[in-house]
Amino acid sequence: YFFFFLISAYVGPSTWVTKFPMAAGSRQSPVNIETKRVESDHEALSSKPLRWKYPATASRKLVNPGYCWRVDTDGEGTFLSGGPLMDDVYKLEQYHCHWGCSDSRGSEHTVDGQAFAGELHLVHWNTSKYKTFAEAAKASDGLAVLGVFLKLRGSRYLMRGSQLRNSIRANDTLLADTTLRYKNGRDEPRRAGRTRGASFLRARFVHIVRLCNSFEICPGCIKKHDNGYWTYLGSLTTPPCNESVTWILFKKYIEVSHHQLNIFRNLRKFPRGEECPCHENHGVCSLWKSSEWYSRSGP
Ligand code: SG7
Ligand code: ZN
Repeated sequence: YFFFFLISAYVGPSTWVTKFPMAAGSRQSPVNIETKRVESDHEALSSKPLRWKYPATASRKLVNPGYCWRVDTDGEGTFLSGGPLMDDVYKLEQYHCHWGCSDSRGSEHTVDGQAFAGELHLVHWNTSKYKTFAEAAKASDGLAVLGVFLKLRGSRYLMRGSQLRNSIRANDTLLADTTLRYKNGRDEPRRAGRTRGASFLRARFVHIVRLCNSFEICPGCIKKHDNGYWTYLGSLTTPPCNESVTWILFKKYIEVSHHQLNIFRNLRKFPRGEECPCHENHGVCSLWKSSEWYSRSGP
């Protein structure tokens, strides 16, 4: 049911190393998962299945830090335990998303060299051993990130641009009403110098939560389908790149549409009046390579 795989080292954006020495470490994320080299661990399966709980009420605040959407939680009633985490109890700190500027990339991890359109990350910290998130973030067993791939609906893994239009289906409900509001409502963000601020985000919050609910962020459905997961010891995928993360990547993905991905891409990148949408934010993208970007707002 769950698998360990050997890490094929991934070389992150080159400029990170100079500013964040940890980016030169030996357990850096993300990685390419080579399914042929994955090792199965049946003993761990039978002794300690992965367990989790995410009450919807724990999600407190939707944040746009300028490079993703992120939902901060109060951790109340949440937990992730078992599997590679053994008996330690981890609480949900926040969840956020990565995507790309085209539908053919956006995930941080890849599977046999193939990218997904996006990747949802649920960031947890070890409350059995540490007192605060900050303390846990420095420890080798301090964090656990649960990753769920976002797969473009109707694609095997990826599709080329010209095929995309055909893959948007009529029952693509998730973000349909948001778009309507975007076009006609008060949230119209096209006035010069105006950013997509809190109301823009609030309108989308509902949909992001629904997106998470579609795999159930109290993810019962993953349990039922029981496709298992890949796990390895890695790091934060962005500076300071702490090597403190036990990665758990579900094999079962969530399907998203081109349209939903576009909503993410249109989040504003800068806080004030600068018309620069957040086209992509996965680890290998140019956004992160710009050290100037870090001096402006930091990760
Ligand atoms: C995203 O990924 C953010 C960061 C997060 C980083 O850029 O969600 O979190 C905040 C607070 O902005 O960094 C410490 C942390 O969680 C790296 O997390 S990830 O490895 O799961 N991608
Ligand atoms: Zn992430």
